[in-house]
Amino acid sequence: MANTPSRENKYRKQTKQDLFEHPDFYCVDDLLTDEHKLIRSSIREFVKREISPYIEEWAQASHFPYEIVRKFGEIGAFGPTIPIEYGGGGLDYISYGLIMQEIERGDSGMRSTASVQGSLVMYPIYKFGNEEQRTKYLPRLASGEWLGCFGLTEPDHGSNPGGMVTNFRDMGDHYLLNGAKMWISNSPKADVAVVWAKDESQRIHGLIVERGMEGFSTPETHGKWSLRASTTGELVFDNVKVPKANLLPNKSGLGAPLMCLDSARYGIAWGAIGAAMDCYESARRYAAERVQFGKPIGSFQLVQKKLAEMLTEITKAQLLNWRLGMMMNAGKATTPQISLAKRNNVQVALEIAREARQIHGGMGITGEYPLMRHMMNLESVVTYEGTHDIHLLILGNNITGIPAFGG
Ligand code: TGC
Ligand code: FAD
Repeated sequence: MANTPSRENKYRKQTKQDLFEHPDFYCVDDLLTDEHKLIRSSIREFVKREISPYIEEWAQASHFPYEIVRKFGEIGAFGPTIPIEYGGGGLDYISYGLIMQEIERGDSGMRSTASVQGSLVMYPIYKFGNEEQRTKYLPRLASGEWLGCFGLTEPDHGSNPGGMVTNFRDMGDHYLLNGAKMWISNSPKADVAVVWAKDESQRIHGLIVERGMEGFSTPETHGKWSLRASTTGELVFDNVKVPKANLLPNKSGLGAPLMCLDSARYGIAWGAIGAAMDCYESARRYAAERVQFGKPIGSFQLVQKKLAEMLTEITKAQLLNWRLGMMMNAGKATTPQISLAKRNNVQVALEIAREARQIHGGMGITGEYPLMRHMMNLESVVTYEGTHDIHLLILGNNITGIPAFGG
C-alpha cells in the first residue's frame, strides 16, 4: 500500500497555466536536476528580456543585433560544455540542450549565433587545437569579445563536403590558402573562422583564419527570407597567408568537421523544440481567446486535434532529447542517433509552426505573432547541419550497412 500513488497524485491534471508556460506533459522536469532548472529559467528570463521584445523588428529589418554577442558571453551561452579553465561553462549536455531550447524559443537565428560559436568554433579549437590555441582563442570566444564562424560548405559542395576544393599549400614558413565557402553563419561579423581545407595530399585540415589577414574577405549574403536576424555570408580566400601555428594539429580528415557537427546537431534537436513550444503556446492562447460562431475556436474539434497533435509531438521530442542528452553525457551517443533526433525534431517543429499559423488565421501571417518567423527560420534549420534527407540516408546507412549517398 505504501507504494500506491495517492488518488490525488494519480489523477493530478496539469493546469492550463502549466501547459501555457512550458508544455511538459510527461513531467520531464522530474528528470532534471535543480541546476538544470536554474539554468533553463535564467536563460528563459534573458530571452524574455533581451530578445523577445525586439526580435520581430530585427527580423523584419534583417538586422543582426551585434550587441547580443557580448550578452550571450555574459550569460554563458557560448561553449557551455567547454571546461571552465578555458572560459566555458563546464556543464553537461542536458544543460547545453536546455540553453539551446530556450534561446530558440526566442529565435532560431539567435540560437544559430550561439551554437556556431560553441559547437563549431570553440569545440574544434578545444578538441583539435593545442594548448597555445586554446588559451589564445577560447576565453575570448566564451566571453563574446570575439565572434567566430565555421567554414565547411562551398558553392559546389554542400551535402558532400568531402568534395571540397578549398586548399592550402605549404610555403615553408606559412600556408597559402585559396578557395571559397558559402552560407556561413556569423561570417560578416566574425573575428575568427575555423576553415576546413585540403592540403597537397587532399587531406582535410582545420585552419584558424583571422579577420585582417590579407586576401581574406567575408561578403554578406542578402535577401534571405529565413534567419533574418542572423548574419550569413561567404568566406573568400585569395592567396591568404596563414601562419603555421594556426593549423589545428590534433585531428585531420572529414571526420574532424563531422565530429563538430555531431555536437551542433544535438543542440539543434533541442533548439527546434524551443521554437515549437513557442508556436504551441501562442496557438493555445489564441484558440482560447478567438471567438467564431459564438464560441472560442479552441472548442472546435478540428482545432483541438491540431493542439493535441502538437503537444504529442513536443512531448515525444522532449523525451528523445533528454535520453540523447544522457547518452551524450556518457560519451555514448552515435552520429545516427543524433541524426534521428535532429531530423525528427526539426521536422515536427516545422509542422507545428505551420499548424499554429493556421490556428491564428490571417493574424498568423503578421509580425504580431511569432509563427511565420519561426516557420521561415525552420526552413533553414531543416536544411543546414545536414538536410532532412541526408539524415535519413545516415540512418539508412546505419540500418542496412549500405551507404546511399552516391559517389
Ligand atoms: P564518410 O565516408 O561517411 O565519412 C568520412 C570520414 O569521416 C568519418 N566520420 C566521422 N568521424 C567522426 N565523427 C563522425 N560523426 C563521423 N562521421 C563520419 C568516417 O569514418 C570517415 O573516416 P575515414 O577515416 O574512413 O575517412 O563521408 P561521406 O563523404 O560519405 O559523407 C557522409 C555524409 C553525407 C553523411 C556527410 O558528409 C554529411 O553529414 N553531409 C552533410 C553536410 C553537413 O551537415 N554540412 C553542415 C555544414 S555546417 C552548418 O550547416 C552550420 S549551420 C549552423 C547554424 O547556423 O546553426
Ligand atoms: P545541396 O547539397 O545542393 O542539396 C540540395 C538538395 O539535394 C537537398 O534537398 C538535399 O537533401 C538533396 N541531396 C543532396 N545530396 C543527396 C543525396 N545523396 N541523396 C538524396 N538527396 C540529396 N554551412 C557551413 O559550413 N557553415 C555555416 O555556418 C552554415 N550556415 C548556414 C546558414 C544558413 C542560413 C543556411 C541556409 C545554410 C548554412 N550552411 C552552413 C550550409 C548548409 O549546411 C548547407 O546548405 C546544407 O548542408 C545543404 O547543402 P546545399 O545547400 O549545398 O544543398
